This record gives sequence, structure tokens and C-alpha cells, in this order.
Amino acid sequence: MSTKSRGCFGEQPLPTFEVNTQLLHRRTRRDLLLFGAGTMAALAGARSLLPHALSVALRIDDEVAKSLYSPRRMVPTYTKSQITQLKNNYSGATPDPSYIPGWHVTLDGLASGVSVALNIRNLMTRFSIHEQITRLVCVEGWSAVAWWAGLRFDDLLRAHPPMSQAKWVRVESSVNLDVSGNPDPYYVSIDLATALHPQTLLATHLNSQPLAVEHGAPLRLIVPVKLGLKNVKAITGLTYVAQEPRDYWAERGYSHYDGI
Ligand SMILES: Nc1nc2c(c(=O)[nH]1)N[C@H]1C(S)=C(S)[C@@H](COP(=O)(O)O)O[C@H]1N2
Ligand SMILES: [Mo]
Repeated sequence: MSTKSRGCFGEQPLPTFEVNTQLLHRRTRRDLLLFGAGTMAALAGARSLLPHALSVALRIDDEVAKSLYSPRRMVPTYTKSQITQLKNNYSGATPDPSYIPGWHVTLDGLASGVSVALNIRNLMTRFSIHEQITRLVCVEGWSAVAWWAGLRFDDLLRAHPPMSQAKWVRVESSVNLDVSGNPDPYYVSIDLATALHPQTLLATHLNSQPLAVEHGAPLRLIVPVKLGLKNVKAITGLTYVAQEPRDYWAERGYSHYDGI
């Protein structure tokens, strides 16, 4: 498995990595378990709570996955010919694009003790833009290969360091809506090791075009080491915290860890 690719922004190829076959074997089992769980949840009525035994299984599986996680493990990258159609998977209504012109992301829990607000122009001029073609894997049992560009979360972390006690980041979209179009903020927990993974992007572009509202304009999280549900669209807030923050889907019976 190689991650060789050269981006149109003149990036160096990402390092290649060796795959341990035992690890692959265990990952395959995990994938099966996850997809099985996703399908069962869908059958039971999408978004309903998972049966107790299944959530226990997911928790045990999370522990295995955590012990295998390495900040240096790269997920595979793909070529442009392997790009597939990406659907809009807002689980509620797609937000009205009127939030986009006045959009900014607020950073809280910083070492400075002061909140910072950044607009899309600040982000795109201050940080280098990286691109990557990676697979987005939805727990509902589909995946898509998509071409993203954006800044590295790690670069943002270096520029605006979190307070020393921080171990987690809460990634939030306050413009998220429920199926009826009522406000329904979406929030996930991301551990800092995952945030600083080199393939974790705050994406601004899909297929070399600025993100459309369907895919999380103007800024979304692309965290290919995690399931799609952690890849928050239309981010409005990043908060660094010491304790594991709340997570929208974990509260609805899914796993907290959601690694792939
Ligand atoms: N704000 C927000 N972000 C979200 C979601 C959502 O409902 N609201 N759905 C998640 C899920 S379950 C998936 S699989 C991916 C899908 O990304 P896409 O809609 O760009 O395909 O977005 C994730 N990010
Ligand atoms: Mo998903």
C-alpha cells in the first residue's frame, strides 16, 4: 500500500508505510464489525440506539483500535481516476447558504486564554493548502473517494496552541439543522493526536472548487483515520478541552472512537 501522490500545489509525496499483515487482518475484522453494526442500526430504524450488546462490542473494539493507532500510520491515498461521486450526507436538512458570507470559526481553550475568530480568507492566506484524495467511510455502509484541499489541523494548532491541559478538541457546527430545519448543533470529540495527524485537514475545497454548502462550506473537517460522522461539515467552533467532550453520535449510541 503506497501513499505516493503529487499534488497540484507542488506538495512532496507523503511518506510510504509498511503494512503489518496481522494488523490488516485485525482491521478487516474491525471493518466488518463496524459495517455490520451500521447495517443493523439502519435496519432497526436509522439513528436509533444500538442494542446494548452491540455497543459493548463497539466499546471493546474501540480499545483494540486505540491500541493500534499510531500518529504516523497513513491511510491510503488515491489517484484522480479513482475519485467517486460523493453524496450530501447531512442527516438533517442542508443549511441555507446565507450563513456563508459572514462565516468565521471561533477557537477557544487556547494557551493565550483569549478566543480567536478566523474567517476563510485569514485561513487560506496564513496557512499552506494541502490536497489529498482519501476515502470517506460512512458508518451507514457506503464510502467515497474524494479530492480535498485545505489547511492541516496541525498547522492551525501550532499557530494557535491549545492550553497545556488540553487533550481533546470539540469540533462544532452551530449551523446544523434537524430534519425539520430547526437548529440542531452538531459536535464531535477529536483527540489531539488525531487532530495533528498529517492527513487531518480543515478542508476548504472539493475537486479544486470551494466547498459547496452540501459538503460543508466554507470549512469542514477531513479526518480520514475516522468514520465519516467525525468529519464535521460547516465548522463554526473549535474548543480545546482537558476532558473528552460530548459527541453527537456517541450520545445516540454509536462509538466514541470511530477509528477505521
Ligand atoms: N454538520 C454536519 N457534519 C456532518 C454530518 C452532519 O449531519 N452534519 N454528517 C456526517 C456524516 S455521517 C458523514 S458520512 C459525512 C458525509 O460527508 P458528505 O455529506 O460531504 O458526503 O459528513 C459528516 N459531517
Ligand atoms: Mo456517515
